[in-house]
Formats: sequence, structure tokens, C-alpha cells
Amino acid sequence: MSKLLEGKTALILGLANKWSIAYAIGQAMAREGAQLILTYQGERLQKTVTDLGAELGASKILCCDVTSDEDIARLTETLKADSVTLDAVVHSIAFANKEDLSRPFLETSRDGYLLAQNVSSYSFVAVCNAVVPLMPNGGSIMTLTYLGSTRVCPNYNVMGVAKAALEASVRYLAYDLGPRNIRVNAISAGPIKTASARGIKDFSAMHELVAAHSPMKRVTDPAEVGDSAVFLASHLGRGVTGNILFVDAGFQIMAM
Ligand code: NAD
Ligand code: IMJ
Repeated sequence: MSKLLEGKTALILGLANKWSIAYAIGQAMAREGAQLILTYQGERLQKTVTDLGAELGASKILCCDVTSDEDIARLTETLKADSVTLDAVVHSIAFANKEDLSRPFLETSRDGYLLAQNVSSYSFVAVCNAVVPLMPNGGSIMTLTYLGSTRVCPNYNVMGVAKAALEASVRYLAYDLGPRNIRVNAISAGPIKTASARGIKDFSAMHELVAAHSPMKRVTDPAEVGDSAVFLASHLGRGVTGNILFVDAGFQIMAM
């Protein structure tokens, strides 16, 4: 059977380790024949991401802290200089202060609020703007979101507000980029035990609650998120833009 992403190049931002959702997406995209370009946040992650990138057969591994306009501009320039054309871009990045994910939301500081918005929401707008010149043939851009954007998930707090802004950004970006045949979507994944989830207060209890109450009576496998990302990046997803695609074993449809 032919591969779904043969001949396509995908840029993936947000791979930190083998538990990262970005890694599962990279595995699925590489399996389907995509050429991968990876970025990592900073020097601390260089070795791990270089090793995992080698496993995935990535052609380039670049440093990009998304809070830095210079880093984002350098990413575009580096890829332009190498005449890279992108067909798919995956933004799999979020950050908030740990204390803002355990104290009452009411007590969120201005700095904490702005940090979460900057890293987890604004960066998606900045990345989209930076990659558009590299997508002359159209393509597919996607980000990762979570149900806490529209429902109250205890402790998700300031991240929920950032994800609400991220999802609204998906819709406005889909409108702006539609005429260029660039689609913009989000995958809303169910809870997955990644580095960003471990150590979160009561995370295991929430994980178990989802397994007990979701229609499929189980949690989300990161490989399922990878396969949905392949769909969005492929010709099969050509009619889908501005959408939030739930990959969560059905949990979001439940009231009780
Ligand atoms: P992760 O910790 O593996 O990934 C988060 C990534 O964000 C890391 O690679 C980190 O380096 C990167 N990052 C943070 N600040 C950055 C910065 N300033 N510049 C560049 N990169 C930066 O955890 P994950 O669970 O794979 O998270 C990936 C995405 O999936 C996030 O947007 C998260 O909100 C979303 N998500 C996670 C879950 C879950 O349960 N794990 C569920 C739904 C959505
Ligand atoms: C995170 C916090 C509270 C509840 C949570 C989560 N639930 C889930 C997550 C129920 C599924 C994981 N998630 C969807 C995230 O987007 C996590 C973002 C995140 C995690 C950390 C932990 C370490 C840190 N800062 C963080 N910033 C963002 O210092």
C-alpha cells in the first residue's frame, strides 16, 4: 500500500523526549514516508532530540525557543537558505508555571497568565506566520489542545485559558490561510502520561477517571494522536480546516 505522506516534508516543534506527543506524531509521519525536520527548545534537550531525530531519520534538527522572535526568524531563514518547502507543521508546545497548575485559578498572577499565553498560544500565531513563506504549495498546520479549554478540569487553570485562545487562533488562522490552501487545525488529545503531565497534582486520578468514564473505557494512546496527525497532514484531510479534532476515546461527549 502506498504511504500517505510520501514526498512530503513535515516540521515538528515540541519534541522533548520519547514520551512527547510530538515523538508519537513523528513516528507516525515517518512511517508514512514524510521527511522530518525537528526543533527543540534549548541546549538542554539537544542530545536527546538529536538521538530521537536520528531514529526517525530526521533531515534537520534545529534549536527554536518559541518565546524568542529571533529564534523563530532564524528558523525561517535557515530553512529558506536550504530551499526547504514544507507541507506540514506540527506545534506541540505548552508551558505554564507549575504553581499556577495547583493553586486556585483566582490567584493567577499577571506574569503567570502572560507566560502561559505567550508560550502556549501566541507562539502558534508566530510560528504560522514564520512558516507560511515556506509553504508555497499549501499544506497543513496543526497544534495540540486539551478539553480544559472549554470545560473546567481541576488544576488546568491558566492553561485552560491559554488553550481557549489557542483554539480561537486556529479558527482565525484557518480563515487567513484558507486562500493559500493552508489548513489549520487542532487535535484535542485525551490525558497522556508525558513529561508535561507527570507530577501534575491528581493526574493519575484524572487518567483513571477518563479510563472509567469514556465511551471506549480506556485512555488515549499517543499512537492514535500520531495517526490523526497523519490524516490531517495528508491528502485525506484536504477538506478539513479550522477544526478541533478530539482524539480522546470519546470522553468529551460525556456529561456523566
Ligand atoms: P511534552 O513536555 O513532551 O511537550 C511539551 C513541549 O513544549 C516540550 O517539547 C517542550 O520543550 C516544549 N516547550 C515548552 N516551552 C517551550 C519554548 N519556550 N520553546 C520551545 N518549546 C517549548 O508534553 P506533551 O504532553 O507531549 O505536550 C505537547 C502538547 O500536547 C502541549 O501543547 C500539550 O498542552 C498538549 N496536550 C497534552 C496532553 C497530555 O495529556 N499530555 C493532552 C492534550 C494536549
Ligand atoms: C495539566 C495540569 C492540570 C491538569 C491536567 C494537565 N490534565 C492534563 C494535563 C488533566 C491532561 C496535561 N496537559 C493537557 C497539558 O497541556 C500540560 C501542560 C503543562 C504542564 C506543565 C507541567 C510542568 C510545568 N509546567 C507545565 N506547563 C504546562 O512546570
